[in-house]
Amino acid sequence: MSDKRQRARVQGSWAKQLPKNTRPSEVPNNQPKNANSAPGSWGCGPQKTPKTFEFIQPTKLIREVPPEKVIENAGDHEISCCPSGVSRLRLLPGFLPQEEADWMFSKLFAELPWSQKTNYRQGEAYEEPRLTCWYGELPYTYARSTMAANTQWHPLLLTLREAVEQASGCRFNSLLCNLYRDGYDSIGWHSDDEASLGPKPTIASLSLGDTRVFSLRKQPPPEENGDYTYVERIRVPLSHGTLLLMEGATQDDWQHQVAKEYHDRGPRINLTFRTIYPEPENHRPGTKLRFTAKQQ
Ligand SMILES: O=C(O)CCC(=O)C(=O)O
Repeated sequence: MSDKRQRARVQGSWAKQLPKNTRPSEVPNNQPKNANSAPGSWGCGPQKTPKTFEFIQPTKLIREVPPEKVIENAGDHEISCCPSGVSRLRLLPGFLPQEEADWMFSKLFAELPWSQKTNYRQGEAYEEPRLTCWYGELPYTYARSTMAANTQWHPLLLTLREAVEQASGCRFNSLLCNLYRDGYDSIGWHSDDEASLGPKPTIASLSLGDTRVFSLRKQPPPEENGDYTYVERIRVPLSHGTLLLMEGATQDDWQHQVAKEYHDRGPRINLTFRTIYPEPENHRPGTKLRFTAKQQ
């Protein structure tokens, strides 16, 4: 065999010829296998490796991320019970029969005055990744931007409000409509906890169109400094015609979102019926309820 063919080929060039009788994985007998190479090559000499190993009990508890729960079944679901109170979801899939829901979706999609709202975060403007419209005798401010009062309720929305009020046993004077044009439209983590919604609001959320996942995550305790890594999480797939009620302390103790989905999703309309009260005096509109005491 020629001298050339005995050499190893390394990344397209011929490697330097190895000393005779030394395979690449071998080290000379007088050095420990895992010691660094001879002084000079890496700037430090051979190191001593401990011969015995001692098990040291970790002082920190190993924390596990709780598995995400899924709520799909109709009925009342108590999701937490904290000092602030019980948080409860009521899920009514098929609240609207399929054919009615199909017809309502087409009508609302075509006839509501949808527009894209500009919000502000740390002084920076951004366009909401969805379209919205607002109904109510009072304006609604969130994310430092206000939706003007609008008393021109679409007749179909008045019919739906009545049906939702009957099912929930609550009265609603306002409605925030969301249109997710496709899977890229979304709403980020938030709670519906502006002072104008009052304490422990019931929010009734009616979904039409393609199914999207409504996610909830528990507020972390203060010692976690806003870290949501280990909090409880819940997924609620909201399908065409489903009514979801968020009740009790849900807005105090949980956040919710509809995340982007990076696969084909058709349009979806979400109607969130609420009761709005006049903004408390001496407060900037849109202030979160938990900050109102501090501002007074
Ligand atoms: O689209 C949804 O299901 C949620 C909408 C929502 O969170 C909101 O309007 O505050």
